[in-house]
Amino acid sequence: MFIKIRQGVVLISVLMIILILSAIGSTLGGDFLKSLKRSGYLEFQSNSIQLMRNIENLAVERINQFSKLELQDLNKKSELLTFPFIYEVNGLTVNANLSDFSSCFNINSLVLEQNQSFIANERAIEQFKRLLISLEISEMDTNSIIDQIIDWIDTDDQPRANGFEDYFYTGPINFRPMYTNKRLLINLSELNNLPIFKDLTDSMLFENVCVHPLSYSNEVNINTMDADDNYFLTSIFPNISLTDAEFIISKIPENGFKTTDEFISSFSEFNLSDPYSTIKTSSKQFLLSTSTQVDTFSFSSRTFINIKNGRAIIMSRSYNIN
Ligand SMILES: [Ca+2]
Repeated sequence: MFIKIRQGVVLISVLMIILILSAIGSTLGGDFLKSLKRSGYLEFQSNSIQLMRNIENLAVERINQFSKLELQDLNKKSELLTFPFIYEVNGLTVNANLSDFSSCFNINSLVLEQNQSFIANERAIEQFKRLLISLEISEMDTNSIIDQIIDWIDTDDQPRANGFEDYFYTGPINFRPMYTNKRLLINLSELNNLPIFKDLTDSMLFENVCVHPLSYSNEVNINTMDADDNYFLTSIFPNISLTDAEFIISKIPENGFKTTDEFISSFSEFNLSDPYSTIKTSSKQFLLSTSTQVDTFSFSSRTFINIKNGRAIIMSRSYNIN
């Protein structure tokens, strides 16, 4: 009799525990799993950022060492660009790549600084038009792209013929009213603020342009150009065609040219006079890209490094955007 009562108590207790656990389970449910996943992601992201920052320091150190030794000649075979950056710590693998970031049209070069404000750089505008025409962008869109960018950067309130100033961006047409930048760009994604780019999201334009953060430099390292840079090279020289540019790039030696004169004289059959960009055989702009993936979690970063006064300096970094 006593044993039967105890069995009954145990059964009721077990049922009670199951009921309580079910109640807790239904209360926590999906939210609990979500928060568990979220805390897992935060830890993953925090570790990824820590590793990325270590790689960044290493990249800066390597650029400084390289600059001291071979500032005048950076090519595709240079150890600085071919050095494998792959790190694995506690099962977390980070792939990193350091590349020359001079082989693209720097959007900031569309302006020049004058008396603490920005004015249009007519030579750069000519070059940009050449690039946009070769990419088969219409003349109307070309004019809007140029004028909207310059108005976004310049410090005055006078709209260019196809541009916009604050009273457009703060007006009722804009869903999120805002003021123009009135400074050089830091990231290419800032162009998404301009109405003309809403219709150009799939354009090849974005593969040929870049932003050197807060810098309007227009220097290009000829040695690191590859097949993706045909359009950009065409835009640099006013007297060559896209086919000429493809030929020139295919003939750039892996070990590069030692000087700009050596490059020019190697292609004497082409008219390479009057270039829009300054042709160099070295570079002062670098991009460090990192990526990490664990299960469904992924993380990426881009760090822009510039050489100023002989020292590598981190100018900007962005996470999880291109
Ligand atoms: Ca303006």
